[in-house]
Amino acid sequence: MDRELTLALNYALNKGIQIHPDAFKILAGVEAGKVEGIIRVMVKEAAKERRFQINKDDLEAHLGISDDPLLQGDVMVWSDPTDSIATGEGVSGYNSLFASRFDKLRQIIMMRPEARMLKTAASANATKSMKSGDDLYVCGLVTEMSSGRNRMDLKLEDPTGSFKAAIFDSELQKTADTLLLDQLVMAKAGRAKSGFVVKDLIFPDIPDHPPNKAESDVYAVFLSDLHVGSRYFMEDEFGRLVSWLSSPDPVARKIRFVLIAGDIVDGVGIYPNQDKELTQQTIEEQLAKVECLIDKIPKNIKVVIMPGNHDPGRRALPQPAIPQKYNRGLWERDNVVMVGNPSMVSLNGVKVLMFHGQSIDDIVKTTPGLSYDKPANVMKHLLKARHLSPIYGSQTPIAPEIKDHMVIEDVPDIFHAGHVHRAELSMYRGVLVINSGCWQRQTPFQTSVGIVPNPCIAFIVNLRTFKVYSSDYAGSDDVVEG
Ligand code: D5M
Ligand code: FE
Ligand code: ZN
Repeated sequence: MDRELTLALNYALNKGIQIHPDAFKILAGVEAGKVEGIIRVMVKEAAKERRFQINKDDLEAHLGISDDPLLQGDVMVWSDPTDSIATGEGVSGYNSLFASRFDKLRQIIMMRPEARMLKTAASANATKSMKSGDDLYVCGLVTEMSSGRNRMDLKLEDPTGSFKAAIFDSELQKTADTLLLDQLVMAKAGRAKSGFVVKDLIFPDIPDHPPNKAESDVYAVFLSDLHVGSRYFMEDEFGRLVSWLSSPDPVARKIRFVLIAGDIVDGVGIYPNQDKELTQQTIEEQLAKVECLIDKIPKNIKVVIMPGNHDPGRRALPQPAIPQKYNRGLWERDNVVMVGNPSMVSLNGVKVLMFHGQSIDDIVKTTPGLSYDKPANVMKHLLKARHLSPIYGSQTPIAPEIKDHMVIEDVPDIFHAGHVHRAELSMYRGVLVINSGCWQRQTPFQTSVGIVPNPCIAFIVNLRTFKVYSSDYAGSDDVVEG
């Protein structure tokens, strides 16, 4: 037997700890000179946890390897705007963006049975004689909404023109209140003396469906808004999460994915006087620190990194992946996948739609009944609209892309966003909706506008059962089943 291995074995035995033969086989393959250090740490861990044996699983967890083929983690990038960004110029760019939005959403709404009776705005306007009981259907992007004393007026646009109709029914008015400007909706309308009257509003929405599930008990951790580089980044708490990932905890052992939905760094020049609140003054330094943190994650865990409004690259949606020029290391790591915002990734067959969530700000401001406290409700609205950022010309910058990348074309199994720094979970028509909160304590700006974050909550999902565990690193260390 190799002298190094004999020494390690004896060292462990002297401390009262055995090494299982299967673990020993793995040690035999470890690079020369490294065995002693590994065994020292593992013996200490075992002693602390009152275990008398180091087995294969413990060692694999420590080394971040696993040869159980059922517990492999495969990431497939289903859609990512990074390489397909094609920005148009000025007005014609926006015209083609909205034409693409209309076409894609019309195709989605065409799956509805009512859509068989769909008319264009122009042909609806041209129908002169309609019997009182007759209905017609028109779909278009919402361009105007106004409320009077007991009526609302709605204007929809399609490529043929605009369609105006009034809403008198109070329940329908409540539905109309939730409409977002520039989203697509289908109106069922009848004709009254004074014009069209809306009888129903039909959203593109998603079908209720059983989600795709993984075949084995692999787990994914959902994170966002680390804000590395900010003096409010909760580094100790994040460090504890990272250490847990390589611990022998049975759940940690099966983690194969960590997803980060943007605002990975705090950035530079994002808000006035930001430099006074930074611990790293350049993007490169901030990302180098991210690289160090990511390197502590076992290599059998795939880490997906998507940008947010604080990260480098362009600001307008869709955002490309964080450019290589700021940090080559992350791009070169085998276990790191850099994607744009928004992206759809498949984790062992489970489709996760990742979006930083910038549009949540605009929607909260304009929609009655929605608030920063309940971001998952806003996310459900996005699913109903089948669009991640419908409102144009508000706070969220949207680029004049030739194709609208913000349409939710495929129905996800999990919808993951962040941005508002409030961790919340929900279910909507078979989709697990996750807002993953943040790892930054309340900033003076957030205090001034009344945003109260609930930081340091990690949502951990079993991709076979969709059972969610939440682990609160701000308070106790315990993993709580949710
Ligand atoms: O966003 C953190 C939180 O702060 C999120 O809830 C949005 C909110 N926020 C960000 N910028 C503004 C402005 N300008 N006004 C109001 N609220 C804002 P983060 O992207 O991490 O800065
Ligand atoms: Fe953030
Ligand atoms: Zn953000």
